[in-house]
Amino acid sequence: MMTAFMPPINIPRVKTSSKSSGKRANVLFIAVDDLNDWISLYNGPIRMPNLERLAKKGLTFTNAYCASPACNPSRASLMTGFRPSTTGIYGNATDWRKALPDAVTLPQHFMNHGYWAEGAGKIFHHHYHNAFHDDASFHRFFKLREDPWPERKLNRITNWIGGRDGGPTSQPFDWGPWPNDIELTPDAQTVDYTIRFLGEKHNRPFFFAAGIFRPHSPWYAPMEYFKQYPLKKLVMPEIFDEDLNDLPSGAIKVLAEGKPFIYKTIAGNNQLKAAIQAYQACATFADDQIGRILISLDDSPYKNNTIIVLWSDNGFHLGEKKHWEKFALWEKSTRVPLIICAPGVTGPGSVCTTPVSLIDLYPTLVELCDLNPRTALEGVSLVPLLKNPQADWDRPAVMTYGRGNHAVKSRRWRYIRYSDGSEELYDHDADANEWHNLANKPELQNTIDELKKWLPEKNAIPAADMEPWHGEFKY
Ligand SMILES: [Ca+2]
Repeated sequence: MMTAFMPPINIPRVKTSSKSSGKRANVLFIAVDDLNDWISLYNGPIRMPNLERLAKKGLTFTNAYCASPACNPSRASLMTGFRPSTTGIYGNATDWRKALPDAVTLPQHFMNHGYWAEGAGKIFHHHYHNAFHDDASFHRFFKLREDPWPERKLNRITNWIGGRDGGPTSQPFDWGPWPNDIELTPDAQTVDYTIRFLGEKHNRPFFFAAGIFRPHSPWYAPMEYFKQYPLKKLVMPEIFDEDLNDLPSGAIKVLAEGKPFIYKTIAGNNQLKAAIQAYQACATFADDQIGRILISLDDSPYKNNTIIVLWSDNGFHLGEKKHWEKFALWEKSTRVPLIICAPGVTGPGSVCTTPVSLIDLYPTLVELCDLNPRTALEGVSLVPLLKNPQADWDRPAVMTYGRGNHAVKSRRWRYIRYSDGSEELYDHDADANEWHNLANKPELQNTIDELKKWLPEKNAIPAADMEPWHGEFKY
């Protein structure tokens, strides 16, 4: 592999807490981008054998949800421990660090306890070419490499349908078998760096974050992954034609702002099947790359003293509700894979069905590694569930998209309330696809009132966006 690798640099002095860092567990923190719940780990058609193997080692949360269904607000919330509705970090362009200059991020808190914090790939959102990477959060970081763009778009779609005045599509709106050489993919370079790190000797505990970029767009993966999903046998998602008929005004507005031209352009070009094939190929490619990391950890001296956390920043619609994106408050946009392997804490192959949020990861890791607690954080430690997946837990998962739009997911129900007061209610016992909005049923008003109690009280004014980037896209 040709990846440039920097030799160890002088380790900067860090503030060390009173607690000893001598025997603390390492953390291997693996992020995946836009990976939804349509995966073999949850009996879906997208094969992810390495995630399944990891699940056999630790605990899988089958009802984990992001704090917000978009890269930047989800990641900023997870990494700082605060809700979007508290910080005003709602969008992919919001300058999260400018909004929270004093925030102590999760890896920073580890650094403050004597840990070495390092990472690679996409951990914070990379709006405008890595612009949101946070130097303060890591001693050293290998930034996400750029895709090796093909000379021309592989999907041959050049104009949007139903939006942006039919103008040219963006560079990342593309899919296809590309490149043939796996080593050229950004993720292989991220993983090579991670493997090199795990192969080195470390004289203090580490927090290492590996950010896998696929299955985020562009949906490029080497041909061998496309071959695993032949179009003739492709499993398609269940789409209900009248699904949008019972949506309230708030949902229609969110959908209208959630890049509807993407679904219209894919469907309007009769390319839904090809795009879904590409998403599946990219997810299995990502799984293979994750597998390489897990093998290298198993081959390292850190095998038995490293906590592994694997998560995706948001879900993804593949045509459900006539939508192709995240950017919505339904199950498809918000349910994410989450696996935690904590040696001596999680039982092998254990499963927890309790709804939890990615915002809970910060306090969870603080407790697992015996760091000083951060009392102001808005998540709660999941350690009781790691020890006993059936433990009592009355807290639902709460998610936010845009100012004043929230969803509350309990074991049975999803309640959504939009800023204009309009509502949705879905009964997951009877309607896992969320096809039938029950919010207008008078007999369910008490259910709504109970769920409503969990809505965030604060709806912060949106924080400022980053200045637009004036670089050039190729097409
Ligand atoms: Ca994402």
